[in-house]
Amino acid sequence: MPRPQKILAITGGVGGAKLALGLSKILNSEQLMFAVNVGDDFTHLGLHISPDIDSLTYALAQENNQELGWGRAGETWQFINTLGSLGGEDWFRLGDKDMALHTRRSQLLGQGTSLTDATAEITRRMGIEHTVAPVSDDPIRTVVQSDLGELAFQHYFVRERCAPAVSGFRLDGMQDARLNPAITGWLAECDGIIICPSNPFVSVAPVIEVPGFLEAAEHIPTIAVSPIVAGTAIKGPAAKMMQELSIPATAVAVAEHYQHHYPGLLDGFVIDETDSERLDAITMPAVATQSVMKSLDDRIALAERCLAFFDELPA
Ligand code: FO1
Repeated sequence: MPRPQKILAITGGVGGAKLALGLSKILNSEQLMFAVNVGDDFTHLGLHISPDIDSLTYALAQENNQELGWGRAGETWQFINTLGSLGGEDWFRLGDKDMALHTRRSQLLGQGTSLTDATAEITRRMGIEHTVAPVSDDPIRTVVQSDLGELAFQHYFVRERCAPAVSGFRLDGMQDARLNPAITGWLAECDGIIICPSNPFVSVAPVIEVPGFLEAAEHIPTIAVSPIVAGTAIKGPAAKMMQELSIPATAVAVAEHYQHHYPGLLDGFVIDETDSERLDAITMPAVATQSVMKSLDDRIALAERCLAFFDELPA
């Protein structure tokens, strides 16, 4: 297959955002657009928080907090610490700079602006040229079914620190969610989809299961990068979730998960070089490369390898 000219990259949280930054350094805004998970979104302290849009925004602006792995660089915590001292909820750590973004987004939404347009306004002001498109402007909310009962995603992830054992997920609002028209339009023109190394259950599923997405993607060459490396997730609870769901926590099992649940979606799969002895176990075209991204050069190298991989896929 020829190297694509126009790519849709699907991203969830922090791992996906790393590859997204690499892609953004190679492809311009006419060649690359991002479709982002909104299943992690919630209303907190009266504000609309969109953690995956935020992670991608901060990554693309190179303003991400590298010590924490989430949030904004150079952050201070006066607001949340003061809130805690007054007896307010402080388990979800909203930094002072980060608060400004959530306040601005919430204000725009309150004025009737869509999440898509509010995101475009914020990303433009942060100097980001690429379109960061929420997969839908309609609410999709991931609910984690666990041994503590059903938990809203951020309650599971941050408040409970991913400790509850997971038995399944529900994507509330999915049936009625409309695919972002900007994504529909892009899919009509693009010739490659890259699923960044994000959690298949809680980051990628809430994007690709939006009604109409899979049909629109059917004839577009699609590759995914494994978020599981050597049996663990570089970031987040993907490996723990797989174990709890009785799925082996391996890159091969991630490939099989996509093949089983979304037959025909993937044309190729990228795994880490440390898992290269498992390449033969993947029943679709697959390559092994360095997928652990520590530096900006690592992000760009993986992005280049993903683009080159399309050339190697059978027509
Ligand atoms: N993650 C944490 O582990 N602890 C936090 O207190 C936290 C606060 C937070 C605030 C704003 C934001 O946009 C993201 C934040 N995250 C925090 C990260 C986020 O909730 C998760 O990484 C994603 O939802 C998973 O993709």
